[in-house]
Amino acid sequence: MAESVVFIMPWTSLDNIYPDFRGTTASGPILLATILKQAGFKVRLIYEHIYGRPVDKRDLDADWLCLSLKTCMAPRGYEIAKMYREARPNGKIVAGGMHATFMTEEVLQHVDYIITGEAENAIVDLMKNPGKDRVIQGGIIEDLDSLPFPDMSLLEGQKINPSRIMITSRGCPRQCWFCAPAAMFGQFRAVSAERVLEEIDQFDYRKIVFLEDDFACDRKRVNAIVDGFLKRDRGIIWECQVTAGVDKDEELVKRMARSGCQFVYMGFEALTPESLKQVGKRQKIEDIVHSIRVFHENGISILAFLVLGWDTDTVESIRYTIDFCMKNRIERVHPGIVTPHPGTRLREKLVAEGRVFSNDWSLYDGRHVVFRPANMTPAQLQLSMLESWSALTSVGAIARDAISLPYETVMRKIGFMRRPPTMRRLGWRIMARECVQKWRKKDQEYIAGLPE
Ligand code: B12
Ligand code: SF4
Repeated sequence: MAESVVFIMPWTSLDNIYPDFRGTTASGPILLATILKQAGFKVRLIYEHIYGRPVDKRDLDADWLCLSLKTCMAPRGYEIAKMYREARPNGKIVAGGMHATFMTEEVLQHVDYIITGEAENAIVDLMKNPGKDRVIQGGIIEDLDSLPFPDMSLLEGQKINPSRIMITSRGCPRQCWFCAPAAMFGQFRAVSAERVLEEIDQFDYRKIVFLEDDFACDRKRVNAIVDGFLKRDRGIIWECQVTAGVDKDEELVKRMARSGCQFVYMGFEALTPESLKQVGKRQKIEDIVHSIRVFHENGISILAFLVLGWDTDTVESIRYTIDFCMKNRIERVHPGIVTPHPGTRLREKLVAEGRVFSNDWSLYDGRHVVFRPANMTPAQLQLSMLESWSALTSVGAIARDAISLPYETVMRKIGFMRRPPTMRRLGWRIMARECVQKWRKKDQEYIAGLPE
């Protein structure tokens, strides 16, 4: 009889995640579950944040438990492993994901096996012939075209979701010193444009979000995908994550817009010259201003990810950064906090300097300070992050956007406005505001307990 598997991506509370991302899924577990199903296993796939309730013993009646562990989810993953041991004392547990890859000793205390790195070529072998080796090196998949298309129907509890997440490349040529995906996935590799389009032809989603680290890294490939969208003319709208620089090819940006691209997500990380230098991204403020101008002129909105708390940051520089985003009318801004994730050089540095004061992994979510910043106290950094979110979602900011709506409608009608509709920014501010208010309440106790 076929062996049964329950594959779980743990979660704790939805409060910690930005509301606009609540239906989003990491691609690894879906792909691995698809591969296991094709190999003859009876598979259940649960992403706890989509499932509708936390998993309990009723969900764990399977021969195998597969656990996907990102760092902030490790404590919840261990709880699930414990529940599974009680429910199925003879069952086996295999874990993977970034936390399992970089914290093998710790994770092995809770599970039977770990596959490090990318697991597609290793998981079936391990689960068909489990041997004595408890840590199996998954390595890197060079030919991403060799992987099957993910079977989204495996996802339990998924309500009808109008958008489809696609991750069509892995790795990044830049290899930034603070970046966990760079440490995990190494150099850039991509699914070919033909195969990306073939997958799109098989589904009828109206919106696609390419959430890989840098969708536009290979210009030839992205041009071919854009061509594909233009030729098909299916009215699909799409969004993607890019790094500043793609805007230098203005023709490409124009074509992206024409083919349905409405949003780009950009890791600005820092917006003062000093912090940009520390981040080491080799981009200047002028480059960022150029990106914003080019995308906006083409009607493409921007979601900017900021990281606060670099050694060059101060309370004032953080305020300046948020003002910059407001002045430049960036549609969505997600300020996060520098986080020393396992596997990164950032962690090595901060640990060596004795500055990491918490290894409570549940706090490693980019929303809690877990190290001593250079120019602020931890509490000041935590408060600055909260103040940043509050400024972005304040009644004043909402009112300013709302007031500009009638003028914008007229300008658009007479063809004098090309920039993205203010409604995109206004809608986000209103949606995020509720979440920020919850954070403010929740964080009071955390801030009070932070070291000086
Ligand atoms: C999609 C995504 C999300 C989605 C979905 C998350 C989910 N739970 O499903 C959303 C937007 C909701 C999200 C939220 C968060 N995310 Co996120 N997310 C991603 C993103 C962009 C893509 C994930 C992906 O598909 N990767 C590609 C696939 C191929 O990799 P994979 O899923 O890890 O799977 C492979 C291996 O890891 C392994 N594997 C994975 N699981 C398993 C299980 C088993 C049993 C085995 C054997 C192997 C295995 O094999 C897979 C196939 O090769 C990554 C960035 C990245 N490049 O990975 C960040 C990333 C994973 N997120 C991260 C973080 C920090 C968060 C947040 C905390 C906040 C934030 N700043 O974004 C929140 C979580 C909030 C909370 N309360 O928990 C970090 C994690 C760092 C770390 N070391 O853990 C990453 C790496 C981003 C970053 N730049 O640092 N995220
Ligand atoms: S550019 Fe972004 S994805 Fe690439 S290594 Fe740097 S932080 Fe990571």
